[in-house]
Amino acid sequence: MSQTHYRNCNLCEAMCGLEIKLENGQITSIAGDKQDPFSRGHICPKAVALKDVYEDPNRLKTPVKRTAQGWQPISWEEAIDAVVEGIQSTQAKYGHNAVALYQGNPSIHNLGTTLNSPAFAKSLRSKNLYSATSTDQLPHHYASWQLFGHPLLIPIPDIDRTQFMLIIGGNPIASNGSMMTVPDVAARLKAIQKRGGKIVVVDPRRTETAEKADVHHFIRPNADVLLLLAMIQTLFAEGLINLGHLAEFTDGVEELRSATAFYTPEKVAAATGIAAKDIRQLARDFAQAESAVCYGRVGVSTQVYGGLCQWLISAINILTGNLDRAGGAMFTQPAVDFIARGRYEQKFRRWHSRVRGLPESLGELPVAALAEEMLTPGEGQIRTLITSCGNPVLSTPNGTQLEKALASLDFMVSIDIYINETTRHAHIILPPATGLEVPHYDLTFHVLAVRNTAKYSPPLFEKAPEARHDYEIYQELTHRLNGNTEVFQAEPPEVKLNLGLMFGPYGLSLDQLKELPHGVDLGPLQPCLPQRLFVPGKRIPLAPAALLQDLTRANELLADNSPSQDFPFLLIGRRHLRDNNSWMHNSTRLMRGRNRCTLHMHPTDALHLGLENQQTVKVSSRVGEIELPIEISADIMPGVVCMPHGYGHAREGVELDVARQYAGVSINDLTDEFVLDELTGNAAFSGVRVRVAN
Ligand SMILES: Nc1nc2c(c(=O)[nH]1)N[C@H]1C(S)=C(S)[C@@H](COP(=O)(O)OP(=O)(O)OC[C@H]3O[C@@H](n4cnc5c(=O)[nH]c(N)nc54)[C@H](O)[C@@H]3O)O[C@H]1N2
Ligand SMILES: Nc1nc2c(c(=O)[nH]1)N[C@H]1C(S)=C(S)[C@@H](COP(=O)(O)OP(=O)(O)OC[C@H]3O[C@@H](n4cnc5c(=O)[nH]c(N)nc54)[C@H](O)[C@@H]3O)O[C@H]1N2
Ligand code: SF4
Ligand SMILES: [Mo]
Repeated sequence: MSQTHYRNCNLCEAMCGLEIKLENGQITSIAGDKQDPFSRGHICPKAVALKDVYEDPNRLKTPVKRTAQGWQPISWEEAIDAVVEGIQSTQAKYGHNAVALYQGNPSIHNLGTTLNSPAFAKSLRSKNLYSATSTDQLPHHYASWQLFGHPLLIPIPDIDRTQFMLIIGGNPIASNGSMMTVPDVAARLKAIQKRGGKIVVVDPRRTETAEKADVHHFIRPNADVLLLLAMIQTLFAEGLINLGHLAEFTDGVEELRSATAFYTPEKVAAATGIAAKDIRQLARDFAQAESAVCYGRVGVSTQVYGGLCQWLISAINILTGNLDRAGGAMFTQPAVDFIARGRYEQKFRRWHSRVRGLPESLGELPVAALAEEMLTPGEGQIRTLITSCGNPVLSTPNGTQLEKALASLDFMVSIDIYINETTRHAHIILPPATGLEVPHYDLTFHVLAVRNTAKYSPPLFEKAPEARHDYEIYQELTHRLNGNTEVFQAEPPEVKLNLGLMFGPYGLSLDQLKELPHGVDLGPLQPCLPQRLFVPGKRIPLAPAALLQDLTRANELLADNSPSQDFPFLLIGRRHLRDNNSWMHNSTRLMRGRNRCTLHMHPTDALHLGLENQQTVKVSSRVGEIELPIEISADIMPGVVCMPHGYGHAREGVELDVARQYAGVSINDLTDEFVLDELTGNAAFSGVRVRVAN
């Protein structure tokens, strides 16, 4: 029997529509859904690997328990009882904060988890809540909160209408976009050029995206804040400021002028590595374009000045009248608008971590503090950890130390589908149904999309009889931890989704969406300010005090630009189309071919060190040392080296048969938990100081 199923891919942020063909219940092809109005048939190679995850013999289907004889399958009842008991006994002995939770990236790619893990987190009554957010995007949330009054009111590039796109520290051709849901990004970028517009990329590496751009500037890692300041200085100095309709509700323009006056292009040229004349030209081109948008992603967020960068990026869009305007940075209007009824409130720095005093954000502490909170004795020390959808051993700074900390815990439980570098330390693993077995609606990514769209996908396959849905797991744990004695009954995520749609701005219903398997286009992004602002008085404060104050940190860059003697290179990351953070390496079709876990180095640096292409080198930092082959490439800036994250599968006990054959090494055995964006607490993966030797 033949069957065709349509759904969204849930692997990255791009929300590509898939057309999946089946014969007698077996997948025979996964292709792009040409009738999806948003992704228009585009997919990347990872989509096909959804089949591999579905069929993966290493994927767990039943709970397992770690014993002296190895992992043993156990019943769900036994597993849930043990988890509740583990959490409650720790809390009874040591208090609520002795239990910690780390939530990883797939949380927001799964409807059931997105809707149900927050109540679970709350049921722990612990301040030790952590997530991948503090490895990734805190600067965006912080800047949005400061400027627009809500951490989730995030400006999105109106890529389909812009005439000038400035991309700083993002490589959407490899990543398919982030904090910018943009399926088929290559075609959308090309369309900018076809209609006479321009793309400029600022990146320490000539990336796949930079290659397609009209202009690429190499920049020294972490120096973006100076570039942005000098661009703003130029806008003021050359009379290029024009706020347009934003002038009526924006304050602080004069404060920003005086705060940036010092940073002339000449002053920052050496530190950034970009000539003063190029910086001026960039500012002019941006301001004079018919429409323009400045967009910055991981390279400017996961670094020591992340908060400053995201603030200044929005400031450039605002000063040139390009916020909330077609072709600029706009606010998406999702069909389920979970922030519509939000309000302005303090959401950052309300408390601090116990050991190092790192600031809270959005109810969480920075993950850079997680290991020390386990390893440092005293009241409030973490004794039990829950991980959900996360692999922090490979994805957070100083993974080696975290690993040691995990081994010291009284109890650990992982809600995960694999026995990997992190979950192997758990006492119990609870594996939810996933991927093709679950209903899908991108609650989060419809909020960040470059067009207003909505799409619901039903499950393709029934989950395995021995499996449970994520929402069932979270709801039951929450029910039990809240001391609820009524009989537990799970509520499928569709119930809340339907309510969200009905009360949303388009008044849709789930039944309507079910009739539209390719999704529905709700039109281009629309201007919505000042109405949608949450800041008091609905006025944008362009020069918030906390950010102005943080500028003093950026001046360190001007003072000292010489490479360190011990660690002369700056290490940055690199994403590849076929990777997906740490967890898609168990698919042979994604792993075949050239080894991707290599260190890129500029030819002059390699010559200086006497290194040959493909030779294995030792890379060390304050934190650790790894060995991997180098690839000599003129596409990386001299003085900078780069490698991917998410590798390092050779660790003992990892049960990922394919990934182990392509193990690679982990960049986060080099990254430093003490180097972070002090303002937001976000981890700093860019510009790690390292030494390279043979
Ligand atoms: N050096 C460096 N480090 C980085 C980055 C970098 O650029 N450089 N990037 C950072 C960024 S942006 C991010 S978002 C983080 C990601 O960091 P994490 O979220 O910690 O790591 P992932 O690799 O996404 O791990 C996903 C985990 O979820 C599991 N999983 C997959 N599907 C499901 C599911 O449906 N349910 C459940 N319960 N589990 C599932 C996988 O088995 C895996 O264990 O890494 C960060 N780390
Ligand atoms: N194929 C694939 N797609 C993914 C992922 C994946 O792992 N693989 N992960 C997903 C996730 S979780 C996320 S958050 C997104 C991330 O999406 P992107 O932000 O687009 O991802 P990256 O490719 O890491 O791009 C960061 C760029 O910043 C540059 N960079 C590094 N340091 C600096 C710096 O100091 N200044 C400047 N200007 N640039 C710098 C790097 O060279 C790199 O080109 O991708 C998502 N999509
Ligand atoms: S780009 Fe992202 S959403 Fe699209 S097919 Fe690839 S992994 Fe899936
Ligand atoms: Mo991310």
